[in-house]
Amino acid sequence: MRGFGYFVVMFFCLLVFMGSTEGQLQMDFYSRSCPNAEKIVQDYVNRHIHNAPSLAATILRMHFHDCFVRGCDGSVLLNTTSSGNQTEKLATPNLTLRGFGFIDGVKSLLEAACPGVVSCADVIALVARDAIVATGGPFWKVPTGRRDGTISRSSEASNNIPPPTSNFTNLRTLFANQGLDLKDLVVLSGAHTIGVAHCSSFSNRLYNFTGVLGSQDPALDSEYADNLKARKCRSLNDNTTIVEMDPGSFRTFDLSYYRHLLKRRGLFQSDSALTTNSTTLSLVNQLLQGSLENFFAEFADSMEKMGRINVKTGTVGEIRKQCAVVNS
Ligand code: HEM
Ligand SMILES: *[C@@H]1O[C@H](CO)[C@@H](O)[C@H](O)[C@H]1NC(C)=O
Ligand SMILES: *[C@@H]1O[C@H](CO)[C@@H](O)[C@H](O)[C@H]1NC(C)=O
Ligand SMILES: *[C@@H]1O[C@H](CO)[C@@H](O)[C@H](O)[C@H]1NC(C)=O
Ligand SMILES: *[C@@H]1O[C@H](CO)[C@@H](O)[C@H](O)[C@H]1NC(C)=O
Ligand SMILES: *[C@@H]1O[C@H](CO)[C@@H](O)[C@H](O)[C@H]1NC(C)=O
Ligand SMILES: *[C@@H]1O[C@H](CO)[C@@H](O)[C@H](O)[C@H]1NC(C)=O
Ligand SMILES: CC(=O)N[C@H]1CO[C@H](CO)[C@@H](O)[C@@H]1O
Repeated sequence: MRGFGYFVVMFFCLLVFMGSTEGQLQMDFYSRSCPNAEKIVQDYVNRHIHNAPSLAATILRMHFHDCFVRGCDGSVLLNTTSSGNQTEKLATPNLTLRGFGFIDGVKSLLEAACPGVVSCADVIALVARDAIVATGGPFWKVPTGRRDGTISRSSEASNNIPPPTSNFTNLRTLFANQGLDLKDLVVLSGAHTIGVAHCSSFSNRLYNFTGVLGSQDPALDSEYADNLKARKCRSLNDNTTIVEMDPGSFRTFDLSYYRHLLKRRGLFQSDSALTTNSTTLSLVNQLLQGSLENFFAEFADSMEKMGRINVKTGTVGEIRKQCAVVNS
């Protein structure tokens, strides 16, 4: 009788334990199912990222876009199919996403080692972290176990990914919708310390701010604006030229993005919006008063939080065989 009681207790403990791990990410989730998975990713990144270091920024941005639409579920990677659905890849904010081939390269090695085990969502999360580390940026923990979604809609990307024209209210709302607070907003925007933008992402600030041609955004330092107009973005319609978002150190993950913000040299309205609210402005000042190590630690915390947005775990979703298409 007593033995049976213990058995019942143990059984329920086991159920509770399974219930608590189901639905959660874990460190080294693939340790048994694909022990080399994280090493395969890291080796690929270390071998290839130096041929195209700019992909580190691109894939970090890809991870952000993935997480903000239906959670971090790899939906950003899905191709539009003949059924006519426009996927996230085709949405305006994704127009300039590159790096899909890099993700596919990693995924095919993983499929060769452990077919059908490692999700595309985890591949994005791991590659983003490893690529940033390999190019001198912060390390953050990437618990794994994300599963891939089967739905991707361009309209949802447009509704959830903040446009560069966002004001403070827009940003606060779109981040809050994902469970991210103002500190996450300020810290994660610091990713703009690396990478590039197309003129078309901000040329309205230079040429057509009020809707009257020739009008400029008064929140943008006029010397910087003149410089951009003379040397880089020579017309409102330039949609090919790219500009360093953190001029002078766009390859270096450092605090200079925040220094530019205070000089009114944030490139997008969404960057300069961070200085329009006293809470976010003081967060910017705190980051600037702290060390680079402090920024890296804050960035790591917010990235880990971002990487958990609405993840699919357990038996939800699937493990895609090819990242660009749902399994048939
Ligand atoms: C706060 C709202 C945000 C807005 C409005 C925004 C907007 C943009 C835009 C418009 C671009 C340039 C795209 C182009 O013209 O090619 C860009 C680039 C970039 N964004 Fe953001 N972003 C935001 C937040 C983030 C976050 C949270 C991250 C990552 C944690 C991120 C990482 C990047 C990176 C790394 C690039 C450079 C990409 C490259 O060089 O290929 N951004 N962002
Ligand atoms: C295509 O769109 C339909 C209707 O919105 C939706 O039910 C279906 O899941 C979509 N397919 C994909 C792959 O997103
Ligand atoms: C922010 O932008 C939205 C539209 O995108 C607008 O409705 C709102 O009035 C703006 N808020 C402020 C404070 O300017
Ligand atoms: C300038 O901005 C206004 C208002 O946003 C817009 O309607 C107009 O089409 C823009 N002009 C050009 C040439 O893009
Ligand atoms: C980019 O600009 C070129 C030249 O102005 C134009 O022909 C093309 O349609 C533009 N593309 C987009 C996507 O706006
Ligand atoms: C800044 O944003 C916070 C949070 O939304 C809000 O409580 C506060 O009133 C804002 N401050 C200003 C000066 O707009
Ligand atoms: C997805 O689309 C890209 C570009 O349109 C194409 O190169 C690739 O082959 C497609 N992938 C699959 C699996 O259909
Ligand atoms: C709607 C739209 O502009 N889609 C574009 C998305 O990006 C691809 C490739 O970069 C373009 O071919 C599409 O025209």
